[in-house]
Amino acid sequence: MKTVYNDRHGLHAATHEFFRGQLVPAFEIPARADYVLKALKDAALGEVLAPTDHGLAPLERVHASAYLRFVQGAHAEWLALGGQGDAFPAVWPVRSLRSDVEPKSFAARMGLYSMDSGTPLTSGSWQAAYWGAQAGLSGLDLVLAGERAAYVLTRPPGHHAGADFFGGYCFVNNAAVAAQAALDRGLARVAILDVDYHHGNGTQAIFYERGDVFYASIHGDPQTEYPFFLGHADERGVGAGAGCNANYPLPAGASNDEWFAALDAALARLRAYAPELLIVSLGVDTYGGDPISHFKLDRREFNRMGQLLAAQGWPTLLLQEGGYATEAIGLNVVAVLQGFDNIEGQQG
Ligand code: OKP
Ligand code: ZN
Repeated sequence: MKTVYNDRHGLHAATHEFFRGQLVPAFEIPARADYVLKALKDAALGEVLAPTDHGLAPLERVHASAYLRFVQGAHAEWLALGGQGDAFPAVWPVRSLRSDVEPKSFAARMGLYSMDSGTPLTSGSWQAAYWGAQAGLSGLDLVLAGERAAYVLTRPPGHHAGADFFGGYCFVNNAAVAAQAALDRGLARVAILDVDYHHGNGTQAIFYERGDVFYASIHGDPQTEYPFFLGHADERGVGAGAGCNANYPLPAGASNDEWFAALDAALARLRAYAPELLIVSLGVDTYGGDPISHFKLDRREFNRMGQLLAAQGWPTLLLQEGGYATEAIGLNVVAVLQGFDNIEGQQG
């Protein structure tokens, strides 16, 4: 299948991140995408295309304009105030505090527009995230033009970003932007299947009250796993979206049998919904060797995942999300894509 590759991803390059409140070397690094690109080429998986620019409008269909404007200018503001290197939020409007008034203070706006301190805002974050969304939209173009499937290679990921906040390494919700664009181009029902180890709280929240996008996710139980505050099984959507949200939280350490049972259940829900397009939030941090996650998938399982996704028969857009075992994620992604294209691939 064809790949759209966000060749500006390297503009987002953090050296450190806060992890459980401690400053550690960043996990979400440019080498992640470099390894995937190399693996795609080694496997001769198909053409690799550059994104075309669809402008800001499709991003504004999902994100608040004030939020996008903030992210766009935030690092320059930080430098102008004497900040050095990457910027991190440190204060948030939690319960009883007001989030309806945008403060003048930069530190306060960093908190207003974010959910955690684990997401370094770097000089190139906006550019990388903007072009990631453009890559997603370009992948959507391919699928709407009749390609059976397309893969979007980008970073940073997107599924934790909400309508007006960044977090979990994410600034722009690429899957949500692509889903909304598909609706705007005439589709009536889009499914998003999120197989990243972490629950896509941003994607769920964006479509929670809507029936035109079904969100299903298999992920580490938020009782112990990031993003902690969303992703429980009893979140089923409300209003027009009632019944259009399905979460499959699994305990950290869950077996591959448990994972595929959840995938079976999620796919059955999606078949009942009968989407015209499937968007896969393809995180491969479900890999057994992932440094920040606790599932046990390996090449064989990634290949099978791809086969099962293809077997549904829907036009499919696969968007890269997480995966932090840097040297392995290329082979893990290729295993999914080869499974989708019905190539057995190398195992092990
Ligand atoms: C992004 B994706 C909190 C740090 C927690 C966040 C992990 C984000 C994973 N201070 N780290 O879903 O792969
Ligand atoms: Zn993840």
